[in-house]
Amino acid sequence: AWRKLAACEFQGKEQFQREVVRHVETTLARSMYNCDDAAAYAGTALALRDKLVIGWNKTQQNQTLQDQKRVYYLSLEFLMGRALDNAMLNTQVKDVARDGIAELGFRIEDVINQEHDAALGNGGLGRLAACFLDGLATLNYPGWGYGLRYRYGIFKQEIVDGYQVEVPDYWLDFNPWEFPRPDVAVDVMFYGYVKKDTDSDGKTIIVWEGGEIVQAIAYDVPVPGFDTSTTNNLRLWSSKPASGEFDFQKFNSGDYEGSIRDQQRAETISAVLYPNDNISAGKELRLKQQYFWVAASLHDIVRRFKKTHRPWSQFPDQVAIQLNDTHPTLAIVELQRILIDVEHIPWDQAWEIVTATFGYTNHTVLPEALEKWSVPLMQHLLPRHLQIIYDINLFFLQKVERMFPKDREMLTRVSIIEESQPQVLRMAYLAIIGSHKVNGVAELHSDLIKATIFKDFVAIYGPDKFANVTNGITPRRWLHQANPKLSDLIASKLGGYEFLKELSQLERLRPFIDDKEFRREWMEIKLSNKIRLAKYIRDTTGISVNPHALFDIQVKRIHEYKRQQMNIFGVIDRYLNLKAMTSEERKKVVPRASIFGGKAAPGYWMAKTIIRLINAVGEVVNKDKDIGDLLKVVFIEDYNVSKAELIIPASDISEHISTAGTEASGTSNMKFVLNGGLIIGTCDGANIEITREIGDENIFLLGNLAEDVEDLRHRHRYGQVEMDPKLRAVCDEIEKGTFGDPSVYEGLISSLTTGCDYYLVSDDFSSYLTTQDLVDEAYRDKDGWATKCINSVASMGFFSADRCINEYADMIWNVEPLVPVK
Ligand code: 26W
Repeated sequence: AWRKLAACEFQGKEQFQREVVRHVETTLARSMYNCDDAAAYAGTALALRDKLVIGWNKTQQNQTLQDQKRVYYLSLEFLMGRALDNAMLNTQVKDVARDGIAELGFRIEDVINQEHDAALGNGGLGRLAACFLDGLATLNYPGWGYGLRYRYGIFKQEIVDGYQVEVPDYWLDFNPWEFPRPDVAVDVMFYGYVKKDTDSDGKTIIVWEGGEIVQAIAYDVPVPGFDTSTTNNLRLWSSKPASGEFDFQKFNSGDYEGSIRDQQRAETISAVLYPNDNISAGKELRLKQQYFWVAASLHDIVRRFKKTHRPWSQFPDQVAIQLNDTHPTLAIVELQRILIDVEHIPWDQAWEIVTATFGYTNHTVLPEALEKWSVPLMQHLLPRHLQIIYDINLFFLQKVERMFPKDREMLTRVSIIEESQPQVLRMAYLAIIGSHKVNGVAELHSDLIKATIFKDFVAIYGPDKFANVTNGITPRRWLHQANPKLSDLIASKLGGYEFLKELSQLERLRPFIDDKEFRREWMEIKLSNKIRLAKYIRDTTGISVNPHALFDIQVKRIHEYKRQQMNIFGVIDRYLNLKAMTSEERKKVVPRASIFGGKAAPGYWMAKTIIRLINAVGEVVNKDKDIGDLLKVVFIEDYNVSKAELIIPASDISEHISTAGTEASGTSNMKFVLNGGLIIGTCDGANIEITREIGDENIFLLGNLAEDVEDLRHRHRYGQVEMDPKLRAVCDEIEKGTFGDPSVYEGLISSLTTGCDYYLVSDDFSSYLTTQDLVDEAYRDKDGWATKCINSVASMGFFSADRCINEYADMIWNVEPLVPVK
């Protein structure tokens, strides 16, 4: 008896069916008699796309007409995942589509599963960008995403003999969600030289010319909001040789290979996503990608602004640009270049426009992730930009010198140029200097950047330039889409689906907490999600996990700071304990399934070793007859957004156990709790705010605090730490060869000893084990567990991406939503 939101856009399932059949027969030129799931997917996607396009065009026209300030989200990564299910749900056509496609002989789930993930991102930062697009559209903000159209997204991960193997992800063979815009093309120049010239009035001007030109072609992707006609745009750039650059001379003279090489060189720019998460490699091609994307996007934004014939001083009233980490920092330099070199605006005036336009979000404090570009490389690739960076730095250092007259050290510390061999550019500093607001992504993280890596800049600019916007997730994809049963149950209690737009409404679940029937339904849904995952695990790995076991899940990029190694060491400890028990003792044990997933950067050996160990432990434990159902260890191959949608709703407990102070926020922690799972975690990132919201009785916290990390590391360096005996026993077991050739794990074990245990596994290990025992204890009390889960979900309103977007809009962008068109 609950209300559904707005009616769908198809006039019933018959119309939907006609459209699907029409597309299968005419667009695909296939017959319904040999229509397989793939063709049914294509037909369904195209039928829905026709509807999306109408709202999309209207939205774009309306945004142009209203002529309000727009926000542009510049991100080198958009981890969108699949589009069909999300689009059906956001436009409320899924029920019609399910019925319609069923009558044509297909299951909607099978059709949905045909779609290839759009995996144009690595992890947290890319998925955050995707959640923000959903929030922007749902809240009717005029907001665009700008990114790169990689031909290959993040690699597909295969596990062969326990090792990660990378396979290219060619995802564009059929992509109905993108619209090529051959008319939206921008020439982007690299290399060349800078010279002084005089214009017709005899004034000196600076000209950058003689470089190599590559063309950027726009591909647009519609982003439908939930329960609104607003459909925003994600514009992705693809590279190709500029007209005339593809060498016809060579081609004509028979040098086909030479001409093809030129073409390939241009196309290489948008060919592949760099698979590094939290580590900067400083490669020339990566810098080319950054400038290519930034130059094309700014050209597009400036062109749109110029059509309104406003004075340049109004640019920041019309345009807000958010930099998703430092990857687009060259946008600051590019806008300054356009204003001074092309539009001939005086430096100071131009700089005022630039700084009023940009905001910069920092997503990491790990030193190896902070981007630094070599000065000689920049000189070679973008000579004019380097000059402008020098000038930005000069004016900035002059200002600092006036503020701190005798502090030479300060100048060295805050200079954009680091005096190393070769000199490098500190992109984070450039991003701070060129923006009006800098934000971190969770409270602890925002405090830490102010106290550590950006401390001097707080002294220079004052604390108000630095803000916190705690990350959020879209409840549409991460509850409604991933966990439809739970979403429906919540809606049945709250009287509709409004909570998906106003997540704080979840509070209203609280009165139902003592309702026996509600609790039973709640836990039944959790069980059915666990059965769904168990089936997937059996089908893909052959391992059978008991759905009644406690599902303990850690899925995220593999990184030492995230400490999957601590988790698997804990699993080994558990295994050793089980082996030592009598069969009577074993009967009292809470059965567990330890489930892992995540990719390692291809060059990150330690991360790959951790994957190897997880798989090796699984091989031993899963076939041990003494253990049976009491412990299963599973590594799910190729963790991505669509797998996350399957895995997250099935968790009882998930692990977010980074060394305190290293995980900027984390966002999967929010997804797990929103789906009725509990957390075991450290006092890090958003875990702290999650605890504050849900109450510390509903979370299992462990380990040292961020404030103690420095001191602990110091003690390791001076050999003052005795390894925890249980961890010692785990290492011994590995070294004994229980999990195969121990030399494979040498590096992993020595990182704890001679490597000074930088991520403090040994310091947190005993706390981790004790806390896991508390988890078992709590899980035995089924009723108490259900209470914790339901209470937690009721408190998760704060972590909606919508709250987050509204904070950015108020505090950083100064943009208002538009009234959506009918
Ligand atoms: C240059 C190589 C590189 C690539 C990606 C460096 C850094 C990155 C990202 C900034 C890493 C990243 O994804 N950071 C994550 O951002 C999420 C969204 O804010 C946070 O929730 C995660 O804690 C943070 O690790």
